[in-house]
Amino acid sequence: MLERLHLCVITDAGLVPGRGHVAVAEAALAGGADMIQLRDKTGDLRTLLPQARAIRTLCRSRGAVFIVNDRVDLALAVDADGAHVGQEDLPAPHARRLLGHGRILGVSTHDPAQADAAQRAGADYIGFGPVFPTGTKETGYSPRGLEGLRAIRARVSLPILAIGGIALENVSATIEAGATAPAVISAVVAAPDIAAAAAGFRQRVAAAKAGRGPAEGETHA
Ligand code: TZP
Ligand code: MG
Repeated sequence: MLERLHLCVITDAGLVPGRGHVAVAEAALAGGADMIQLRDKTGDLRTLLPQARAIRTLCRSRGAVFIVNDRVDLALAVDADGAHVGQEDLPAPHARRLLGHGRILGVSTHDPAQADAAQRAGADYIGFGPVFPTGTKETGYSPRGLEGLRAIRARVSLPILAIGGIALENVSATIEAGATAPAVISAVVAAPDIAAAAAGFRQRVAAAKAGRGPAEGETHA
């Protein structure tokens, strides 16, 4: 099912005033995002909890996947589909123990060793990047480029979400390089029209996947 993803939109409530997590998620889903990741580095859990619950309900009604970034406890509390952990969060094996095998575990990776480790730890998908320069997060890693993405695709069988500086102009190239789908923040969240931006990504990804031919798991797309 993750192999058939087209667009993960990651919420960011601090990017554009007035665009909170729920509003961003709702518009992104209307445009065709099939995965929403709630990402908030500053909000307290009491504030995030009702927002996470609302996004979970929206995702469920749209048949989209709902993932909580960083906080496995919040993911479990709102019955999200899964959680996404980075290299400084709860290590993947511990996250898996808490999530069980019925929920999705995503892991951020930046190099081949991290990608291998995530796969060994039982991740269901990995994020890989930053593929391109990004102003949204100080990752501490130089842009990995399409070459870096190709190298990860060659060694990891898991679905790969390409992240970092993904834009309408470069998203097709990430799919051609082996990404399963893009994970996008600013190009959707800060777009003039979130739903229209999401629809544009979805259309480009679908076209690039069609041109690439069906990958494993995509045959019923
Ligand atoms: N992890 C690696 S790059 C990044 C994260 C969370 C930020 C991606 O944001 P944008 O705006 O899509 O470049
Ligand atoms: Mg994290």
